[in-house]
Amino acid sequence: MTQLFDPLKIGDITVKNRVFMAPLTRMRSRQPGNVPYELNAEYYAQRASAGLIITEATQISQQGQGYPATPGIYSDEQVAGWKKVTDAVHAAGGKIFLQLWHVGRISHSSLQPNGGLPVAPSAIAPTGEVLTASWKMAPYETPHALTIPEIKAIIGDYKKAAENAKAAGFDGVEVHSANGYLLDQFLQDGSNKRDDEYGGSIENRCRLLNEVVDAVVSVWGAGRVGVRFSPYGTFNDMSDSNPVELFTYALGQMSKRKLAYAHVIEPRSTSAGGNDKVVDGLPNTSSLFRKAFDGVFISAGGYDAQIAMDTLAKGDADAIVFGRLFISNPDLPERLKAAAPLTRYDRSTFYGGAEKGYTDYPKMA
Ligand code: 8OZ
Repeated sequence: MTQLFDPLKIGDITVKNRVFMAPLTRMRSRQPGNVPYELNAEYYAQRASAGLIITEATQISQQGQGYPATPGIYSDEQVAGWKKVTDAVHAAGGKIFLQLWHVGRISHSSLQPNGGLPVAPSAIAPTGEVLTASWKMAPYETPHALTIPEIKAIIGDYKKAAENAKAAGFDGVEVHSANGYLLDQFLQDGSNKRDDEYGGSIENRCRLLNEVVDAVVSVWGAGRVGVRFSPYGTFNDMSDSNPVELFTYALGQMSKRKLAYAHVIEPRSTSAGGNDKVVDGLPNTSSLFRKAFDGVFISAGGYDAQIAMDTLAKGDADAIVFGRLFISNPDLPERLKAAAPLTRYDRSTFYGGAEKGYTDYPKMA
C-alpha cells in the first residue's frame, strides 16, 4: 500500500500521493453560458485529498462543445467560475489540472455556433446517436471537414484556453487526446482520411496533436502539461489499423517535449457513457506503452486497490487514476489507506442535475 501513498514529482510540481481523480464529465455547469459555480467548487474541494485532480473535460470554444452543460474555458465568466473551483481546492490542500477539450465530430448542430455542423478531420459521421442541446437523442450529422485555416484557428483556441486556465489559477493542464474527440479523430485512421499534411502517415496524423501541445506548452511550460490517450478504445466509433505503432509514435513525440506526464486509459474499462463491465483479455496498455514515454506515466480504467498496487509494484505506472470510485467516495485516498468499505456509485446521477449524486456522497464515518 505504501507506494500509492508516496509523493510523486510530476514535471514542475510534487503531489502528495498517487491516487489521482480522473477527468469526469458531469454536465452540471451553470446555465446559460456553461459556467462553473459554487456547487462545482464544493464537489472538487471534497475530493482534494487526491494526489492530483484532473477536471472534467472542458471545451476550449463553443465549437469544442459536444454535450449540454459541460463547462467551458473561453469566456470571462467561465474563468471567474473556475477561479472559485481552484481557490476551493487549494484551500483544501489539493492540486488541480484543467482538461482542455474539443469534441470534433462528437457534437450536434444544436450546440454549435450559429447552428453549424460539427467539425472533424474528414466528413465521416460516427455511428449512433448524440445528446442535443435540449437533452434529446438525435442521429449524428455528417461533420464538416476542417480546412487548414480552420485547423490553425483551433490551435489558437487551445492557446487562448491555456492562457485562461492560467488566469483561473490551475496548477497545470491536460490535453485531452483520447476517447474519440477531435485530437483522437486526427490520430486514428478510422476517422482521418485526409490527404494533406494532417492525414495519411502517422507523422501527419500526429501533427495537430503536436501543434496543439506546442501551443499549450508555450503558455505553461512542459512541466505543467500532461496528455491523455486511449489506445484500443472503441468509444465514439474509433478504430485504427495499427494502434501500437500510432500510440508508440505519439507517446514518443510527447516524451521529446518532456511533458509532465502521459495518461493512458486501459481498454478493459468501457467507461464513458457505457456500463460497468470490466472486459478481460484486452491488451494491457500500460505495460505495452510504458516504455514509449520517458517520464511520469499514469494509468486509468477499472482499477481497484489491488490492481492499483500491483500495477505500481510492477512499474507499469507511477500513479493510478480513479473515476467512478471518486464519484461516490470523495475521500477515496483515505478509504484505500484504511481499507475501509467503498460506497457504490449510482450511474443514474452521473450526468446532469445538481447536488444529488454529486456533492451528497458522505465521507467515511
Ligand atoms: C462521458 C460522457 C460524456 C463525455 C470522455 C469527456 O469520454 C468524456 C465523456 C465521458 O472523455
